Amino acid sequence: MSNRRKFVKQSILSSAAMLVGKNLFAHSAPRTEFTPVTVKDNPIVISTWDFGKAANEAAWQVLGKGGRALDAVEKGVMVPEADPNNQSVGYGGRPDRDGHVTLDACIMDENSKCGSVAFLEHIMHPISVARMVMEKTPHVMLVGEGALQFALENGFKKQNLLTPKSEAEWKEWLKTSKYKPVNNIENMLPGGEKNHDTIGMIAMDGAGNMSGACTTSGMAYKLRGRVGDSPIIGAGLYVDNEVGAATSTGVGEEVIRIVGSHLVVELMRQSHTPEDACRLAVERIVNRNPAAAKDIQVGFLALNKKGEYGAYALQKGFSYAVKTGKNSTVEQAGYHFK
Ligand code: SD4
Repeated sequence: MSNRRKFVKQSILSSAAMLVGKNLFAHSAPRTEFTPVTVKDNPIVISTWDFGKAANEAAWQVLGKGGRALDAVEKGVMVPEADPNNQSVGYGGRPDRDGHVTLDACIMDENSKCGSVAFLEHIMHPISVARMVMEKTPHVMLVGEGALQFALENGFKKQNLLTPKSEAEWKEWLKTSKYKPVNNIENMLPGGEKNHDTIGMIAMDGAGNMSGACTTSGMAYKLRGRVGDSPIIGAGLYVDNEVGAATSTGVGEEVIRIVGSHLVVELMRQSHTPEDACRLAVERIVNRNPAAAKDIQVGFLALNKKGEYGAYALQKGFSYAVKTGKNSTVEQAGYHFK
């Protein structure tokens, strides 16, 4: 083959390769050292706490069939939202101090589109309302009465979310009305149950696109109208399809102060591993106020574009669930206060 013909052939081949690369990873321009992974055969979903395992299985119903990460995270977190035995998310969630279950949720996709609801009452699946805010309105966030009105106008049903169990516990709590936002290290209520947990879920689908969802009933017996980090894009959840995604759980006020999930993603952009990025965000909280940090729990969970994941928390006891084509596991995060 003449040199010229060889050159033309090589140029055509490399242009074709570039085109293929461009199509597959249109949102993955290599701005960092991370090279987009070929996750075609290996999607991944991770979520906070042990109950994330069942949620991951639901997400896998979408991911395993080649579906989109956005659909997977919505389906996934709907599991704890509908579970009356999960008293920190959705239906059955512990109420505020006045006896109202008020919910916070947000969702974000690979194109940085996002939607959020906060201080929403009576709706079993706030995550789906958040998605509707994202897809049907020019806004990012709706709260309170307005969020409820929007949900009802769009076909969601008004329901009583306060279960007899959560109501009985609240009435018991009213006898002393002790409210300590900064509670003991395992975030336990006197009965040994956890005061608050949120589900934050991040997925990467077969096309290499990432999405995340976060939903909670927030802190038990909070002040009426209190909103935590979970529905706040950048605090409770952040997705950057070029770099990775992160989500948080724990005392939301501390997460908001450092815009935690966005911080974790930016640290991954600077080439930190997911676990290291989560650890540095946790240390940011500690360094701001070491005495206060000692008594609370905050945990971060992150996934990068290579499919690597990691987590870190202030205290022992933060677990997270991981599902790939090969495994479904629950792992323990590293923690600061040994
Ligand atoms: C909040 N971050 O409302 C949520 C609660 C939570 O584990 O995550 N608990 O502050």
